[in-house]
Order: sequence, then C-alpha cells, then structure tokens
Amino acid sequence: MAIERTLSIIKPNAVSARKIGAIIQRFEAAGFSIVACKMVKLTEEQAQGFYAEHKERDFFPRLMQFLLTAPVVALVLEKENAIESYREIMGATDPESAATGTIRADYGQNVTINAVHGSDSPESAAREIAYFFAESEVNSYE
Ligand code: DAT
Ligand code: MG
Repeated sequence: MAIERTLSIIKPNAVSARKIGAIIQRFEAAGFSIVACKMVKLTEEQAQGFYAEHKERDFFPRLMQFLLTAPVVALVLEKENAIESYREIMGATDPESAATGTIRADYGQNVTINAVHGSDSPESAAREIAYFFAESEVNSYE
C-alpha cells in the first residue's frame, strides 16, 4: 500500500475542551507522522468553502455556526493507507454510532459537534490539504 497524506481538523469543541494534545497523541500512537500543523480561526467564508459539498443540507447552518465557535487545528498526517486508516481511528460521523475507542466516540458530543474531520478520498485529501497549506508548509522527513 502507498504512503498517503490526509487532512485532519481538530474541531472547535475539542480545542475548547483542551483535547488537542490527547487527540494528537492518538494520531502519533496510530503511526501517523504529522507533516504540517496550524491553528486557524476560520472565517465564515473559509468554513463555507471547506464544506461547500454540503451547502444545500439542512444541517449546514448549524455546522457553520459550530465551526466558528473557537479556532481549529488543521494537520496533514502521513502514513501508509492514511485516508482509510484515519477514518478508522476517527469513527463514524455520529459519535453515537462511532465504534468504541474511536476519537469521535470519546470526544464527540453529537453528529454536528463531532470533534474531528478527516478526508474521505485521495481527491478530497488533495483539495483539503491545499485549502489550508501551501506546498512549502508540508514537510517530508524520515
Ligand atoms: P464526515 O465528517 O464523517 O466525513 P460528512 O462529510 O458527511 O461526514 O459531513 C461533514 C460534517 O457535517 C460532519 O462531520 C458533521 C456534519 N454533518 C453531517 N451529517 C450531519 C447530520 N445528519 N446532521 C448534522 N450534522 C451533520
Ligand atoms: Mg466528509
């Protein structure tokens, strides 16, 4: 399997709850290398653009409101099969349905306030990484 990169976001509820460190610890414990990382206070325009695929959904206004409540931490994580592997440790969108021991099961409050984001395909990972990071901000190391 190929080395991949995925975009992770630690969402406002987890930042406010001081769980940045606990969540990053899970990424590293699962074998991901952090190759880029920044804290961002999203603007409404940035939040809307990031989740543009959902803009017609009834939950979109709630999602936008939530994302503006505190800064987020955006990270690029690298590992073999990173996209699928990250989705496994993240858990299902709704924390109530997320498998025991996943990040969303442990730090999510509900289907909107669900602690973390992860890319869902190589195409979305490429778009989402470029959304937050210049190429020069994404590192490579052994
Ligand atoms: P995921 O974040 O698991 O990739 P998604 O891409 O379908 O899920 O949705 C993006 C975000 O939108 C999700 O993390 C939280 C919010 N969301 C999705 N479905 C929702 C729903 N039915 N009710 C409320 N918020 C929802
Ligand atoms: Mg998604």
